[in-house]
Amino acid sequence: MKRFLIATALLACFGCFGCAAKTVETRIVPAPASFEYGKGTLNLKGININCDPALDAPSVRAVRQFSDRLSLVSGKTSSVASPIGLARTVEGGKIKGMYFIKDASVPPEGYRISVSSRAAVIRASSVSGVLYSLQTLRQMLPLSIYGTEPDNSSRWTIPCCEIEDAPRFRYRGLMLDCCRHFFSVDEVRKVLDVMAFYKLNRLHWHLSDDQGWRVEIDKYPRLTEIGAFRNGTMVGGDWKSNDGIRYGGYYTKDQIRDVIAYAEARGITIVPEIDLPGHMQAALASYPELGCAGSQPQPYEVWTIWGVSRQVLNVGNEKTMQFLEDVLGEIADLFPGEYIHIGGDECPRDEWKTDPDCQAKIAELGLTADGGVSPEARLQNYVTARMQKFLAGKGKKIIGWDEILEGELAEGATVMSWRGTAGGIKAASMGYDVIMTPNSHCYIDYIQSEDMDKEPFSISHMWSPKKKKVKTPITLERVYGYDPLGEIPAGDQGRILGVQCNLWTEYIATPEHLEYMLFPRVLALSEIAWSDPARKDFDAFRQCLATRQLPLLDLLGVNYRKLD
Ligand code: TNX
Repeated sequence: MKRFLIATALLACFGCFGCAAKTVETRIVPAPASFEYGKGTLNLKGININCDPALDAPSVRAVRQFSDRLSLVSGKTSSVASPIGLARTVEGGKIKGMYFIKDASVPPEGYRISVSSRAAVIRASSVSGVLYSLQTLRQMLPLSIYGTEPDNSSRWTIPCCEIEDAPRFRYRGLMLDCCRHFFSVDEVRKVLDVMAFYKLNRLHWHLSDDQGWRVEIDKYPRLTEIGAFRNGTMVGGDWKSNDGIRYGGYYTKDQIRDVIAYAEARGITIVPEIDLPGHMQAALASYPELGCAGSQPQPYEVWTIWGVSRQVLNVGNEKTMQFLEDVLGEIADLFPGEYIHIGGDECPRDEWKTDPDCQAKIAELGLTADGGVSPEARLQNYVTARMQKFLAGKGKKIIGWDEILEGELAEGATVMSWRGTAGGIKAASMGYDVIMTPNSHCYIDYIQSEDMDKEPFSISHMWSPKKKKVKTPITLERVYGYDPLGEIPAGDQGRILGVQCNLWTEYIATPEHLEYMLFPRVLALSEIAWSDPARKDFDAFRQCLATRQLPLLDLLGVNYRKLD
């Protein structure tokens, strides 16, 4: 490790690594748990690549893709085989080659790489470990390994080294809001590509909200016929305006299956979110009978402005509950992951106070005001618990925003702490699993420098329209400086599954702007989610962004905010 740090310091001074400047990068993002240099290098050009017969098919496929790309860009073919006597050749280290070996002693998602001047031996216990080892190997090769053009001017060597690596957290997520603005399957794929390079493993896909329903549901076709489109959008920060342009879109089930498979091949699981029982105005516009009788104004419309809508589901009506179970049932069948996110945030319960169905349900369930929790809040608890139970029957667990902690929450729910860290600290102390996504550090829809004039219009501009400077912008350094366990008592830390950045898109309408908000802050997220905090070093990280990672984003055609 010491050598790694010295080399990193050298890199910081010279911007590159000795004479192998064009071929070797010394800093991996996210920083591995341990990295020790040996002497010399291994040339991968035309090298034989050997897969342990015990490796599963997806692992071999990933190795083969790496080999194909290496052959293409280096101009000399590498072949992939499962040789006889693998153990002997590897132990002896006599036969030149790369060896991918299944090794149950390596932790889940972890990998080990041992490189001598003759052989690279890679060990992992799972396909994710194999995928992550390949990402690390790519980062040690010339940038052109990510391209499709032959590059004869680079040397295709990697440094001799010993790497031992495994993630700090098992949930390393990014949330994309595709409701306020809609982003194409191609754009989602592009984001998945970059996530994979940096070992992130969960895409939380926000698929329903007041301003648009984005996922095809067979049993309720109007959700996408009507709910996926709105009659215009407010302009900038003017609540009274409407640009008059019909806006919308949705993903078919086939498109979603395609995205799921694309993500899975990159080690990423999709966590779909159906936000309930608030944030449902698009569904109400599609099926008004699911709303509260006294709701004004009628009829419902897919919302054209941002904010928290007062119009919520009538959960006192059994038909609404049936609707929710039908929708979640189709979502559970579509998405193979273990988690379904059921939202739960920002649900104003004013309508429930006067709605006869909701009040009858409250009476039937015997819900009373108790300990500062209103009967209406308890009614939301009932909805959450019912959906949790329904989904458990389909083998799924729920995640909800931290509002679900109000009142009573059944065992086994996972809480996403977004209103700062308090909800996460409390939930962990109560024995719930937690994902930290505090808006104090992880909200990447917020402005990323203090200078309001220089940044594109954002939600931060809405809050202080008269000011020139923002007090605590979510800068790259601020994301990087966040420690998800920082405020969690030692005894509760095991409850923290991980960390996530959220990109809400009220004020983000184009792919270029989306990418500008994502990058490079998502690279900082990668390091706080994966690396041991003792390995963190903002200056070295920033330097590596400048010399290697941002040029990679350039090569991929990904937009990002330039470093200050
Ligand atoms: C709060 S975070 C919301 C979103 C908004 C976001 C804007 C959360 C669970 N709800 O509906 O888009 O703030 O930053």
